[in-house]
Amino acid sequence: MSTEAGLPADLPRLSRKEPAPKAGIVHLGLGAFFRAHGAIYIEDAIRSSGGRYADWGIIGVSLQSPRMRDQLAPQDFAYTAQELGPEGESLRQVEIVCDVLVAREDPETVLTAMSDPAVRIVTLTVTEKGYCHDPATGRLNTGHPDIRHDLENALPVSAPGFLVRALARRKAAGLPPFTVLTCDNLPENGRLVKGIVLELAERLDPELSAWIAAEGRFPATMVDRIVPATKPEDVEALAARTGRHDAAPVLHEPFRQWVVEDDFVPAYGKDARPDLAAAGVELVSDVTAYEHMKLRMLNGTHSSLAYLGYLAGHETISETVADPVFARFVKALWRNEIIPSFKAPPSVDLVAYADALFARYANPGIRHRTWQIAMDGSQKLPQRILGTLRDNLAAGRASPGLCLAVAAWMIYVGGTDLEGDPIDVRDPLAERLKSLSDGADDAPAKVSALVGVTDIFDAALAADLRPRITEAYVRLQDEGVRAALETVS
Ligand code: CS2
Repeated sequence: MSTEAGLPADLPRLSRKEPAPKAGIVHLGLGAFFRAHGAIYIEDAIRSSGGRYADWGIIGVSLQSPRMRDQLAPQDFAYTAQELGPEGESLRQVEIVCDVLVAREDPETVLTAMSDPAVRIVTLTVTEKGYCHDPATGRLNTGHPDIRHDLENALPVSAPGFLVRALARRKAAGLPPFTVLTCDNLPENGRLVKGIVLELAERLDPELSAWIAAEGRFPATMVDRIVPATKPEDVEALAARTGRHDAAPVLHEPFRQWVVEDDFVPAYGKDARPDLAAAGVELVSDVTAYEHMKLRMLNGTHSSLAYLGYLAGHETISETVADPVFARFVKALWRNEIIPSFKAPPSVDLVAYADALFARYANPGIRHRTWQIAMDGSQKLPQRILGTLRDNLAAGRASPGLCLAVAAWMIYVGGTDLEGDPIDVRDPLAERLKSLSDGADDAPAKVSALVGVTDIFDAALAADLRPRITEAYVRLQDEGVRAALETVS
């Protein structure tokens, strides 16, 4: 008999070394990213501040799949974080997660956990599409099937639904709200989630919405660490090395950064949050400049490299930037199109930041697939690339590289690569995007159809971009990716 990852069934399971901490945080969307980033920061904060470890345990919630719970429960929710640097790796056992709940199976238990007086923070990594909003406007999408469900049922299915129904229970019980700490790569993520929560609450109960607006807190955050998806061969290699079976290790780069607005629910006083600064979290009064920097410089080039790299036949980001044409291209993107588009955060040197990003991308220990980053482009493009394009257009600055990136995304969502091979496109709008592309005969018609998707492009931007993206699309098709990139580097 063997396990899922092809390991001998008698291999001892990873187990906890310390007793499980008492919960102070509920985390919605327990994936690899949060386990390799926020969870480690929180564990470090508790340890290095000599604080009460017991009070800030994390209850993870998977909104849909039982997989994470099934993998972590047999090992008491402990897991290994494997740091992969260019010069070697190190292992650490993380024990801050004290339970994992599956919302689809048992929403009542999730709401009970979120309305426990000991829980003072709800953190989220539910990905861009988990907010059920319209990416072009940032407003709640009231036509979203999960939101329609949550407006009619007391037991929710969506992340905004859980936040609102749990806050309603806390209000009814006379408790203060929890702080909502979003850790997703969205612009002004705190303000965005606040708007979504208030809009949903307003539709259910205007008094609830007023109470949340007055008492609730939604600090914005900038999160950063490159965390590729864990593959079965990673699980096997770790087991071979340690002699123990960890079904859910996380792999990550050495770099990490977390910038958080220091605005937590005041009713809890000094117990409102762990001592995050003790772990190196930057607590600031306004995160906007950091968010812009990270979304445009890192995520914007990540997505550009993902679509263009995938179409050029590169499997990972490190392979992509090892190709000299791509290395020159991404450096030109930073220098000519991205850095001039926004204001740097206080005392940050953007040229040095770009150099550091390039070194992170080149780290051969991290096998981050272009296909993984290419997922959900319809939800990512506005904040990663379109904002920069809009600002450059307004300033009269050309953006030939970013236009190639958007054109590559259009080819990608058309579902066929430049050699005519099918692409496995994962995106909430995948079907619609493919049928728009299929329904148009040539490059200009395809670009016109796709810039017409108002969930992604507003009308003014679409009109300005259409000729520029058409030119880029034709160039990619006619000359191939590498020759097209040479024209902008
Ligand atoms: C990536 C991000 O998958 C993606 O879309 O761009 O997950 C990226 O690795 C992180 O934001 C880095 O902090």
